[in-house]
Amino acid sequence: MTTHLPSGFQYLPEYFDRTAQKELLEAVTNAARGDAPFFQGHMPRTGVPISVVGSNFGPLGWVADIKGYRYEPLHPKTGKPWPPMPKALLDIWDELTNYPMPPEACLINWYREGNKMGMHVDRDEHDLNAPIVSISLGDPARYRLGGQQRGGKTHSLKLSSGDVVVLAGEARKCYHGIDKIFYGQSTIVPMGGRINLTLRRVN
Ligand code: MD6
Ligand code: FE
Repeated sequence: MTTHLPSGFQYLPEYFDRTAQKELLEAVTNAARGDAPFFQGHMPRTGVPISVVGSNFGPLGWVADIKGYRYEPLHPKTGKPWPPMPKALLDIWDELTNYPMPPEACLINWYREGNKMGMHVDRDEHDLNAPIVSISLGDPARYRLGGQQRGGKTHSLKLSSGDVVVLAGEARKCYHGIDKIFYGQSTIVPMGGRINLTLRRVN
């Protein structure tokens, strides 16, 4: 039996060449060294720490703490606005989506050795029809994409540095996660590991 990938799912291998990857990573490291250091979130209610640390670009940033998941204009630790969205990210949004407005948030997730991300649907955004564009940088990752119901059949895909995934249409509401990082296979991230950038509309 074969199953098809959900409609609205796009996989664009090696969308960014090595030079473009390095430019994006420079923006990430500058943000992290400046007003937007990586911080550890916590699961709502339980307060269990989230192993993958994060930061953001753009007018709004995704934060997770005991009170819940939400978007905030200021970094929870520094109290500063998130750094502006790099132009290359505004450009890729325009190239890959038909959405009439620019992304409001770019979540920067940094996966270190042994980190994974459980199956989830991104639903903290107002408009679940707006696409999400996801960029992988650094160590490869095993990505899992399921259906709109938890526990159904899934597809598995290896994402490498420079690869881009778009979740739009039906796929926007599908479960997905990261099973594993192939730690140390890439040297492009200065601090090691994998960086994932996700561009989102919030409101
Ligand atoms: C990751 N990606 O690649 C996890 N979310 O590290 C996501 O959770 C994701 O790839 C929304 C849309 C696209 C994604
Ligand atoms: Fe997600």
